[in-house]
Amino acid sequence: MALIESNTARIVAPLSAYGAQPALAGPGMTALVAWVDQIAALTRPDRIHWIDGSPDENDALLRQMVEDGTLIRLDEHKRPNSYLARSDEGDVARLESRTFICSEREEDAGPTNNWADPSEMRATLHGLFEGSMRGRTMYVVPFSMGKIGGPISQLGVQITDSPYAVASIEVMTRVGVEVTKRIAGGEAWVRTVHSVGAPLEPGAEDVAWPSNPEKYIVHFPDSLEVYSFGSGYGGNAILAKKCYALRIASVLGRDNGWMAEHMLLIRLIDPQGRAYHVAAAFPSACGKTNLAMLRPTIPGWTVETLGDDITWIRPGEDGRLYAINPEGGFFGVAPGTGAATNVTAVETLWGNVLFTNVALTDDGDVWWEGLTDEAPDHLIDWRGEDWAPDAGRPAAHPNSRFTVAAVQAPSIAEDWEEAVPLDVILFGGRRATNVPLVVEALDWEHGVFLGSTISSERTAAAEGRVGELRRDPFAMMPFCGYNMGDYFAHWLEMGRIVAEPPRVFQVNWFRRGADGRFLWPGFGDNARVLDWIIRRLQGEAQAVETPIGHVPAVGSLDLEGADVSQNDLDELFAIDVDAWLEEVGLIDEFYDLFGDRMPAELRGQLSALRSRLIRARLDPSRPQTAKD
Ligand code: GTP
Ligand code: SPV
Ligand code: MN
Repeated sequence: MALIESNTARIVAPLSAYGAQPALAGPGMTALVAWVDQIAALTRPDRIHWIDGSPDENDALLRQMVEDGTLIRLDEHKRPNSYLARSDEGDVARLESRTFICSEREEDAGPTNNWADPSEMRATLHGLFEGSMRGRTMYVVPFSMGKIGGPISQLGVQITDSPYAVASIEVMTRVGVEVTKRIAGGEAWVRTVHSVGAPLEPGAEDVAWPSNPEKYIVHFPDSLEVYSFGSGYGGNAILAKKCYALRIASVLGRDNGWMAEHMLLIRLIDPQGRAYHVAAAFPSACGKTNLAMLRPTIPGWTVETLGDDITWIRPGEDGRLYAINPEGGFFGVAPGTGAATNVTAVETLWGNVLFTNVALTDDGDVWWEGLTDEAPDHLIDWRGEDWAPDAGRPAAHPNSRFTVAAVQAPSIAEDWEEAVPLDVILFGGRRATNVPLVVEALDWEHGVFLGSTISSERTAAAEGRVGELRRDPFAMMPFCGYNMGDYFAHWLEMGRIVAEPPRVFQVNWFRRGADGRFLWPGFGDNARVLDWIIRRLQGEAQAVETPIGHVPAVGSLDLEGADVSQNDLDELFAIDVDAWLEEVGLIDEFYDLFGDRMPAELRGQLSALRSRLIRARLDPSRPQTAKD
């Protein structure tokens, strides 16, 4: 289907005509068409394009973006059907300071979210969106999170004036006319509206990456709506992802007894062929994609990928928690992804990839820091400037990313679209100090406590000073769509309503020695930690009780062939009681933020931890007690 002709045909038809298409008639179509009509009347696009999700349509869209200078087509032999986008320099990551939760009551957004009065925000948005799509095409993109018609799946529609966003959504979700049919048939859906906020005046020339210095990413959890203005990048623009599948979905989960989490999802197969499902919550750019595609360095183990960023979890009838990955693709961090760290990702990226803000090689391919040990002699950097290894600045932006379909991962599970029973939940973050390589929670409640206390060094995935330590409970600080105190309570409740909650562990691949080096080799060697965890489930691995939880007993972690010295190992598991007591004080302060929304159970866990630490300080031999 040729994009332009179909658009032209559609401009002249009144919007309400879409409801009249026989295949799309139905009780839900009127509401959809009325909403599209209303947004079009406000934003005044030149054209409206209802995305049908066909390959021809996608081809035409990509071709048009190359013609318009939005995308650079990479060399067809080196990287078939792949493209590079370079963003505006001011539009390179999520913007937490511009992200708002506009619940009716401020206390329902909670102390960790930016709240704004919903009616005031609606007035602000009205002003911003008024005429914001002039000169542009407005795309209507129906999408499903989770496979279309799946039992845990949810529908949505994104209106956007960014063809780049459309191409990204087509990879990251299931898009197309099948979804529209379901909406027409009356299924529930979430409304999301996105504008880059750069109307094109008649005769004016467009820029490669239109955006607006003023940015708003706004959620109305009570009416299940998202409005995003001014940014074309990642989670600011692919509204199905963080805005819907985490912030709005966390609210749906609170109200309907399920969970929306910032987690990867894998199937781990042990040397005997037994399968286990592990979900892991790590903050942005802290290793989810890497663990999701892990290639174990210890023999006999296999990892199958199910998801790398978002997991939706529901109780099953058998008393276990079941999980799906609602996404259809990976929007992964490029820097640090190479043959030595994540060869599966490198293989996944053979073709059909939309790259953003990586460097361009002279032969029409891409490069980023960490792809190879040695940088090419010459590159065009993410800003479009000449670059050489002595440039003194990175060639790829630290938050440069790849967008690729999940099915392209050689490690993808055959049944990756189905729900799986969860055996293990991991919490982690980037912690240079204090937090050991692995700690096992004493029980579900203690596990929830561990999740609520996660802090991590900031990364380039959002604005802020990289390296600065900040709280990121459950890796959901930027993504929880309601009061995080209530969210903690919801976690406690979910463990109570299932007979067999998953076992909970905390991990930290990022502890550093006094000399600043990572103490743990990480990547493929993280399988050694997973192996210990699964053997704990099987009752086969020994653990030692410490004030902060169970850690591997001496010799119980399989380190055969690992390049870790005894000194480093000791440091990886060292528990500095005084530093931990300081940590307890910080957690206490953090909990205070939530006032009476803070669950008493977690307060109880904190004082129990404090007592255990004080006892350990009085009697340092106590943490050495072996226990299985
Ligand atoms: P989002 O997509 O932002 O939510 O992040 P993510 O958690 O999926 O991040 P990703 O897996 O892409 O990791 C980002 C960075 O972490 C990369 O630079 C990796 O090199 C680094 N990383 C991942 N695993 C390890 C590890 O085991 N050890 C060390 N030292 N670095 C790691
Ligand atoms: C994250 O920041 O956690 C991401 C990238 O996964 S984005 O989709 O831009 O939020
Ligand atoms: Mn993420």
